[in-house]
Amino acid sequence: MNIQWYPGHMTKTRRQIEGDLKNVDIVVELIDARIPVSSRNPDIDSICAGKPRLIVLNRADQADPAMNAKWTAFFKGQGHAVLETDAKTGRGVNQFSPVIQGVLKDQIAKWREKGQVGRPVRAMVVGVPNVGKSTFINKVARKKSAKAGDRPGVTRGKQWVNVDQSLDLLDTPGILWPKFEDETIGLHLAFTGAVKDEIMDVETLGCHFMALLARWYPEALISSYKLTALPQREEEENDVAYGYRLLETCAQKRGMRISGGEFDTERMARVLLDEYRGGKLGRFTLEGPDGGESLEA
Ligand SMILES: Nc1nc2c(ncn2[C@@H]2O[C@H](COP(=O)(O)OP(=O)(O)O)[C@@H](O)[C@H]2O)c(=O)[nH]1
Ligand SMILES: [Mg+2]
Repeated sequence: MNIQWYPGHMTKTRRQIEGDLKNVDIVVELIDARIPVSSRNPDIDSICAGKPRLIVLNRADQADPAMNAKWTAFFKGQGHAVLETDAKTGRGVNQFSPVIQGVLKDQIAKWREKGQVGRPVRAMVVGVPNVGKSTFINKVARKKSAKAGDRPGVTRGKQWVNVDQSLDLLDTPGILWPKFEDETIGLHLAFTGAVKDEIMDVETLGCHFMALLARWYPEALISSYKLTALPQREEEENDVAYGYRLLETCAQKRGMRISGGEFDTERMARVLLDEYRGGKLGRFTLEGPDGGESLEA
């Protein structure tokens, strides 16, 4: 797989985050609710060790509601606080401050005992690219959002954004990288549009996505493309071969042909991915916490 990889850049951000950790009370880790495994940095636990953590399942509006509940329970079981949000509309974001107060209530009580009454909680947001960090921070900071705007190329000091009496947010989001080298992770990041399609040709990507949908969301596939049933998967047929047949079936239904009468599977692949990313096929979660074969946790 050919994905751009910036190890130097990564080391630098990692150091920056490690430095900033000393100045914050809590780390807010944004993850993509559709791909809670693939949208995490594999080193996040070691980087943030010892800091209270709030896991925000962002893009909850695009993920399967039943799976959101499963993932919430999973992360709670690991001792983290969890919040489901849709940063685009702001749904769930108003719970952010109260949840943080809850997580840190013992700490806040200690501050009070020491006479630090009214000391605001300091939080840092981290997450992989495209998970929704800027959108989330702007929603949390509301009217102060202008200050937090990105100004690429302009070097400036760290800036604290005062959200309200009880909360300050570090306005530079910590950008961490997912584990692109793992094929499944690379595919899932591509399906959701977190990385550009160029990791492989769009037709092959479409084959993989078809096979995944047929396995986990067959009803949605059938109804979206008005099929009567899915073609039977042959024994030992791999994802690409089976996915290709599904692309053909759907292209046939949509009347997509290239000259010579063959079905336009490449165009169908592009349509499939566009429709998925545009939310037209439904709310799918591509990874589960409870260990289905292709669902890693
Ligand atoms: N549907 C939906 N879209 C979102 C959500 N959060 C962010 N987005 C969109 O995803 C895109 C990338 O978000 P951005 O905040 O720039 O991601 P960042 O790279 O992590 O800062 C933008 O077009 C946002 O509007 C969400 O919760 N739901
Ligand atoms: Mg951003």
